[in-house]
Amino acid sequence: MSETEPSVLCNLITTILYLIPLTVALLVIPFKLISDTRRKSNTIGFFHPYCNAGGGGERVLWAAIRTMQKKYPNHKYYVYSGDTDATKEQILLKARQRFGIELDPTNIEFIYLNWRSLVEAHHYKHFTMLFQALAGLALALEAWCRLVPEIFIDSMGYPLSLPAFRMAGSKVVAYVHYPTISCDMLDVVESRQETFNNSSTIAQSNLLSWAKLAYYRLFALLYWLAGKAAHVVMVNGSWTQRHITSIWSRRDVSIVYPPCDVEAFLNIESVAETLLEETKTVRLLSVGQIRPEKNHKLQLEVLADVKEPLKKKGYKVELCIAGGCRNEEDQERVKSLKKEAKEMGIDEQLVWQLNVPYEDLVAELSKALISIHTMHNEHFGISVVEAMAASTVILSNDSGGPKMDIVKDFEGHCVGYLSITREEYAETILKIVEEGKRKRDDIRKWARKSLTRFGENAFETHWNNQIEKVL
Ligand SMILES: *[C@@H]1O[C@H](CO)[C@@H](O)[C@H](O)[C@H]1NC(C)=O
Ligand SMILES: *[C@@H]1O[C@H](CO)[C@@H](O)[C@H](O)[C@H]1NC(C)=O
Ligand SMILES: *[C@@H]1O[C@H](CO)[C@@H](O)[C@H](O)[C@H]1NC(C)=O
Ligand SMILES: CC(=O)N[C@H]1CO[C@H](CO)[C@@H](O)[C@@H]1O
Repeated sequence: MSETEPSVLCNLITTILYLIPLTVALLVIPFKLISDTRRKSNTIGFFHPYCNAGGGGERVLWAAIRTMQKKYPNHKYYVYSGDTDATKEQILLKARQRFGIELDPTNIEFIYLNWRSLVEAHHYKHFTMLFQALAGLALALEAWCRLVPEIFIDSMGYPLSLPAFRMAGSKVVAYVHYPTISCDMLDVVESRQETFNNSSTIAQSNLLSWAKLAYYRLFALLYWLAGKAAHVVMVNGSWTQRHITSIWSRRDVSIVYPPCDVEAFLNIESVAETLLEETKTVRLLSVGQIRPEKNHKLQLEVLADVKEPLKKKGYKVELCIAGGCRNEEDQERVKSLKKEAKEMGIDEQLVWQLNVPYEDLVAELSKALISIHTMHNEHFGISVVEAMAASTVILSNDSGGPKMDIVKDFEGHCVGYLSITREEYAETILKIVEEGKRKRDDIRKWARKSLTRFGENAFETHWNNQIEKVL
């Protein structure tokens, strides 16, 4: 009798082994057949459930649709949107008012999705990444029920929508702003560092840390599989490219910078050289929210370091800190910075312009000789781009977006400076002041020229080059 027991187990395993392919076949084959009959040719679907949000991601969406409407006017454009409370006219009006992007209303339609609330993070206390990804899949399936397009473009980062539409036979394009999981996150858990996210108990406990790592790994595997499904992958900058290239292990990840609107900044008339010549004032400017990672403290230290050397050369120095204070913590930070400035004896050299209107910011930019930026590993740094457009000489931390994307020699010409330590920042400021107007004008000229890389024309060319691969 005892011999039958292994055979029961064997039967069970065999049954399961048969069941898996059977279930897959039962689900996937009909899915494929139905998709094939429903797929509409000459249609392009943008999966962007929050299309009416008015943020940076939406600028990319509308700019992309506009350039495609120009180049392929006979295609039909669809946007899967969860903004069920906004009509097509309202959404297009907002795109025009917010970004100045005019779309042809005759060949764009909105497909409204009712399940968007599923993807909102606050529903999921635990395993947020995983549940959000699955919710994204559910939302993609709702989209699939409404329309199977010839080309499917995920411009918001719902990774599991990619394999779903790949299986449905669409050509799949991903535009990634931000990787859902990054190698940094894996490293952090692995080395059990205590970072902003990991509570100290998790970092200390081996088991929990191991479990969390296993979960991240599992998710990374899922994410990797999803990434394989895309025909074309675009990212918004070098930082994202580095991560996506390694997590999705693909070599064909292209950078398509979001179109930056720097026109207004390019028109700012700089008076910094006049100020320097007539009043012997070196004006420094720092633009950015008063957040801890912006490292304003370093700016004060640098100011203290350059004050005396500049005085010896006959210059006064002023640092203007312009930026937003979002909440009470920011206010507290300003208070403590002011206190430190007093202790360092530089409070008279400081000018605060907090939460000021746009015109005042423009006035500050026009007066500034040097813009200083001290955040470490910023992903991009739109304020760096704006400062360069406004003819200030940029001095930024040698890391992140400023290093990889923005403050890079352009056609062999210097466009600004990068520094790492407090001493280096101070030295570079003295150097910029010493090297004279001619050299600074040269830097300004090339800096402004280099910004065409982030302009609308560059975006259109690069976007179309990528899309051509599937059209
Ligand atoms: C890319 O998107 C991320 C997330 O929204 C953002 O932090 C980053 O600044 C963007 N990069 C560029 C080049 O705009
Ligand atoms: C911390 O959590 C936020 C939100 O979930 C995420 O964007 C960020 O990348 C996380 N950072 C780290 C270091 O894990
Ligand atoms: C600037 O970047 C370097 C290297 O990327 C980093 O080590 C350093 O701490 C940063 N400096 C500041 C002041 O944030
Ligand atoms: C989101 C989260 O878990 N944050 C925690 C990360 O770790 C720090 C330090 O232990 C805690 O204070 C945070 O609450």
